[in-house]
Amino acid sequence: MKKIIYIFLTCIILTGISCKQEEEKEIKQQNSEMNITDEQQDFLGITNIKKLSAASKRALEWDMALGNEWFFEYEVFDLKGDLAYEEGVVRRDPSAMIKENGKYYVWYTRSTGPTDGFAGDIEKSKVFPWDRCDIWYATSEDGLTWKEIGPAVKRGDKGAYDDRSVFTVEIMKHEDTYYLCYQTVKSPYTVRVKNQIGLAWSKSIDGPWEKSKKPILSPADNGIWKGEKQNRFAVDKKGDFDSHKVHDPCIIPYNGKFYLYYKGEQMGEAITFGGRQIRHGVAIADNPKGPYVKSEYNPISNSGHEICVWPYNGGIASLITTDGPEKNTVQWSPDGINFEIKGVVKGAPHAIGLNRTADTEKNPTEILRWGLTHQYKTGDYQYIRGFRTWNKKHHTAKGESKE
Ligand code: AAL
Repeated sequence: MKKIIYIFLTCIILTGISCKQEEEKEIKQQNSEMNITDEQQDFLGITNIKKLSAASKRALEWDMALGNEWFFEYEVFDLKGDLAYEEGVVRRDPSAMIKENGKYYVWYTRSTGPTDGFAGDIEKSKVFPWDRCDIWYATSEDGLTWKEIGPAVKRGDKGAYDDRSVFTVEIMKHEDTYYLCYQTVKSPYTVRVKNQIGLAWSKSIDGPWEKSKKPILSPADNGIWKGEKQNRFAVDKKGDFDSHKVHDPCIIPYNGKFYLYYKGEQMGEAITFGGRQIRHGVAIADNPKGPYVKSEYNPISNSGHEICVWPYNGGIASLITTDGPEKNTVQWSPDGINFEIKGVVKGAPHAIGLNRTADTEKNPTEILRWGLTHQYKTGDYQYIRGFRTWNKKHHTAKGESKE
C-alpha cells in the first residue's frame, strides 16, 4: 500500500515539475518572439521579462520611437463678429477653413429656433438642432472676427432627397472647382430615416452651387428593421456599420484619387464598453463627383465621431473623438485605410473645422494648432468657437527646471 502511495505522489510531483518547465519554456518562447530588448525593458520599467502582465505585453507592442509629437493639449475661445453666440440661432459643424482672396472661408450648418424632438408631429416640428437647416458661409481676415455672408446650399424642393435638411458640410478645392459635401435628410425625419450624402460644386467660391441630382453616398442596405414601430434599436439584423446613416463627409484628394471619409451609424445601435457604436469608413472615386465606391476594408476605425482627417507624411492622419474604445486618439495610416494609434489625448475639440492652409508636414499635428469647433450652449443652441492646441513637452512642478 505504502509503495502505491509513494508511486502516486512521485507521479504528481513529476507532472508538476514538467508543467512548470513547460510554462517556463512557453514564457521564454513568447519573450523571444516578442524580442524584448534591454532598452525596451528599461524604458517600460518592466520588473521581470519572464513575468509579463497583460498590460506589459500591450506596452511591448508600442513603437518605441514614438515621441510626443502626436500628443497635444487644447483650449477653446469665443469668436467675434457674426459667429459669436447669437440667441435663437444654431450654428454648428464648421467645415475646414480655406483661404482665398486674402480671407478665410468657412461653411456650416445653420438653423433657427428650439428643438422639439420626436414626441410631437414631426411634419411640423424640428426634431434635432440640425433639422430644417441650410448651409451658410462666413469669411474672416484673421480667423477670429467673422462676417456671415449668407446661404450657400439650401434644402431641396419638396420630394427631393435633401428636402428636409442639408447640414454638416466640408469643403474641398480641386483644380479650379470648389466642392461642398454634406449630409442630407428627406422628409419625414423619423428616428429610422436614412441619412445620405450630397455634393455641390461651383467655379466660384461664392457660388452659385450646382447640386448632385442624387446622393453621392448612401447607407448600406443590409440591415433589417424589426416591426413597423419607429424604434431605431429594434432590428432583426444590424447590417454593416453604416446601415443607418452616412455622416460627416470629408473628401481628400489622395494618391490620384478622392477619398471620401465618413462616419457610419448602424441600425440597432448598441452601447459597448467604449460608448456608442460609431465607426468611420472610406469610399474612393477617380473623380471628385464620383462614383464613390465604399472600401471593402470598412470600417476603418472602431471608434470616433465627426471626421477630422488630413494628409501627413504620404499617408492620412485622423483625430478620433467622442465614441468607442479608441476615442481621444490621433491615428495615422500609410495608405488611408489601415490606421494605428500614434497619440492618446486627454480630450479634443469636437466637430473640428481644420485650417487647411497649415503646413501639414511641419509637425504631425501642425494642422491642429488652431481652427474652429462647435460647442453646446444648450441642447437647443450650438455655436462656433475657436480652438488652439500645443504640443506638451514637459510635466514639471512649480519652479522645477525643464532641463
Ligand atoms: C454631429 C455629426 C452629424 C450628426 C449631428 C449633426 O456631431 O456627427 O452632424 O448628424 O451631430
